[in-house]
Amino acid sequence: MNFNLPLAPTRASTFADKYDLLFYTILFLSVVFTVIVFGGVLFFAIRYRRGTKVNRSHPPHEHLGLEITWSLIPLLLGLAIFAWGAKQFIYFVTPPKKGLEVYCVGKQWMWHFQHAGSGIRENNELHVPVGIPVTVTMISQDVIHALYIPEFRFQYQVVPGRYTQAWFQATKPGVYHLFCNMYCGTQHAEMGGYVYAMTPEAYAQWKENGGNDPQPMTLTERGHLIFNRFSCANCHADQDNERAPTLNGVFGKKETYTDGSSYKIDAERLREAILNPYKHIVLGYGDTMPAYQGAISEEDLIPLVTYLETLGKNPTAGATSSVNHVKTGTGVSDTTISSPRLSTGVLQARQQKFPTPNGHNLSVNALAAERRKSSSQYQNQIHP
Ligand code: HEC
Ligand SMILES: [Cu+2]
Repeated sequence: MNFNLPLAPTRASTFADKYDLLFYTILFLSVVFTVIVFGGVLFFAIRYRRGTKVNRSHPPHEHLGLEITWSLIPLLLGLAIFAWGAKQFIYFVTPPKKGLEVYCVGKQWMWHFQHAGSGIRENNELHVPVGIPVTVTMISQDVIHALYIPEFRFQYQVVPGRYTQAWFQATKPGVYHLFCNMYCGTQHAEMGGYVYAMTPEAYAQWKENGGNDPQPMTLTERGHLIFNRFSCANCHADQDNERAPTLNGVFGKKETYTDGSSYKIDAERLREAILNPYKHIVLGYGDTMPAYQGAISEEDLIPLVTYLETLGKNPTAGATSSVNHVKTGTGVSDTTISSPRLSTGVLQARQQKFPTPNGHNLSVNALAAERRKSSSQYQNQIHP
């Protein structure tokens, strides 16, 4: 398709062509119906204005054929546009399996990107190759934003608390605008940047140099650092223990929770388990994991979740425990929880002191009690 209105952005992605075909079809239909309706109004207003000599006898009051026609045709057209639009929407939000993946965090008032695999980070800039599908997984750190790249006809909501996904494939090398397209506060208008669509060679070169990232590191490596920074291994070890279930092989596992629910663990569930562990508690454990809501940023959660996804898959990437496993006693039963996973030493385990991320020694019970006092205060405490 070659037609484009003056002032309309050029089309620089595969989706742009599909999108514009639908857009201009709707525009065309709107013009046609506007002409029919307003043309009719004008025609009759002039023809039957006062003083004209026209036949005004027997004005028709109903005309079934006419009414069916003007109801049915727009109805069918409307349904056809709906089906076409729905098909394109599904196409837009269903990324192909192959290609590149980019994470996008929107926050007041900037865009942060992380490239899956290479882990290259960018702010208000996004480098992509042409001719390769790019899946964008988006989330907001605060309010609702929308990522908008006009030349790609790419626009999608970036909401807090949930990943959204859409994709594009750039067709023309160039530098294109990138905007926030959802009013998000005083500096909303400044929340923008540029997309650099590069030839595959230029992109490979750029990636080889680690982008403009001062500290290039793969997503998994960065995730491992964050895992250590928050001392997750204080509880999560190579095997299940009294403190916590192992995270080896956690991704894709079917887990059962104390509320009777059971899920296949995906990235979304991992994210939730870290931010709000009390929503679903792994069968056999208590509510002892600290909630990291507000403590770990979306920016850090992306590599952290990516790292968790690799655990147990790559033997060298396993989580290693920094604590000695708790000794298990005998003859102690915990009446509140009954699980095949819990060893009988759970009560002693609960009394056992172990270091919190800020160096205080608290028993698991004390930790939980403290958290219940004030979860937000507790978060500040462990991550000042
Ligand atoms: C104080 C001990 C403790 C610390 C520290 C801790 N966890 Fe946990 N974690 C638990 C316990 C206990 C469970 C199981 C109960 C539950 O689901 O809340 C759990 C569950 C999880 C689960 C869900 C596993 C599943 O099978 O559904 C994930 C994911 C997780 N933790 C990740 C982390 C990460 C990442 C960190 C570091 C940022 C961390 N945990 C720090 C104790 C801890
Ligand atoms: Cu915004």
